[in-house]
Amino acid sequence: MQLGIDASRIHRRIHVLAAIGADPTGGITRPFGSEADLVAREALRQEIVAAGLNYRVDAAGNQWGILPGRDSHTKLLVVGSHLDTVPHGGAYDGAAGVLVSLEAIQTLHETGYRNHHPLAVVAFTGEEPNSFGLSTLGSRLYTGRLSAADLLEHHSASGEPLQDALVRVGGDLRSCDTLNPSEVAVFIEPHVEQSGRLDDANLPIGVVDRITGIYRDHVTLTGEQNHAGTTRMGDRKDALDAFADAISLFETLLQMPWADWMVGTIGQVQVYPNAINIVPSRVDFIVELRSTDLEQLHAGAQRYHQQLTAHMSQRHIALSVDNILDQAPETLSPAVRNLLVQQVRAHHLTPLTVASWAGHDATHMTRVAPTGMLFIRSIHGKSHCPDEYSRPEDLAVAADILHDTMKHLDQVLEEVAPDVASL
Ligand code: HGY
Ligand code: MN
Ligand code: MN
Repeated sequence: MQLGIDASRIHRRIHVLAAIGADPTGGITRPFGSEADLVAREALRQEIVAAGLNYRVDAAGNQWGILPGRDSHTKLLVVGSHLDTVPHGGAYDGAAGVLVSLEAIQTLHETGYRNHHPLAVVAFTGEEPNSFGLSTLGSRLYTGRLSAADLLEHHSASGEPLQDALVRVGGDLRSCDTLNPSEVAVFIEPHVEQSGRLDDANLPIGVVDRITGIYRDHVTLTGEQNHAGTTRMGDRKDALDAFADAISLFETLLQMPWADWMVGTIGQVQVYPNAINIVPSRVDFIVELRSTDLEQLHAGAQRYHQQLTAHMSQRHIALSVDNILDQAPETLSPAVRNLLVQQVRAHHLTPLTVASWAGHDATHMTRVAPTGMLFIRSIHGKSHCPDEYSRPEDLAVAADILHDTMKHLDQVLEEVAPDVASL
């Protein structure tokens, strides 16, 4: 019988999942609703059952593994993250958090701990941006930040109904009224840090105090399609040329001193008709801004919108801007944060507290329960790429800290997280 956290079991499970959706670039492509998503979900279901937990999928397609408590009326202690990945992503973003969570609960179970509260591991549906344009889909449905009724007619870019994809993974928009976030007493998301602060400080674990806001606009520049040879340069309305200006305006905006606590990315662009001998008539791109300061985030978005409007009218290029995400920064529960800091110290580690510049399901769980996050060192800070890597020993330390934190919470919940009482 394995006493204590089993690092090799976490390692094995990481590699089982890493093989699912592995693509020729050496990365992993496992978006919500894909074949790889289904295979990964089944692999997790098997591990949850093998760990001796009760398995279920909720109406949002979120997967749960639950170790029943001695008093069935008490609220759930929940830990977890997500299994889906970005295109050509790494093996640790999301998956490490789910597997560290599973390991913590399984070890409590295997070592005979008799838990008072039900202990749950969750893998949320569709945390990453996906073909439906709805990131953190499962946690937003679960916490009510997305209304299922509004999504019954929602389709992917290629026309697939969201409902079909959800049903495929075991969910159903029509029964989202059965989702019950008030069942959660505390939520903790372990996650790889995805930046290099812990690695630079030579620390395996960090504690998160706040999560960045994320603002995304879908921008369309429309010019005029014409012959690449016979159209004189002065007569062109070239949308791709205009896009080049949009990029330099964006770069200049982010170099302004007032934008020091903001990052911005234009990572997705489509050119139409994208032919070598046609003047491009249309460019669609996503502008993403992040800041832990909501005012700055909105000021940045507004300023860019104004600059684009002025510039594109000079070029006689039509501009349309649709906001697709306006997610405020969130501060995590001080009570849970302090508990995690104590537990990190109890493991003879320095508790570095940092903000997360990545978005997480925890952002939405703050709405329904005292929420915390535990960061696991990302080697060289790399993420959203095949080089993403965290050491097995760091994952094991995170699982051990989570194990002890859950045990502590289970025994002293009402005092330790006083904001629980205010739920
Ligand atoms: O984009 C993010 O920050 C997260 O990885 N979904
Ligand atoms: Mn990610
Ligand atoms: Mn993630």
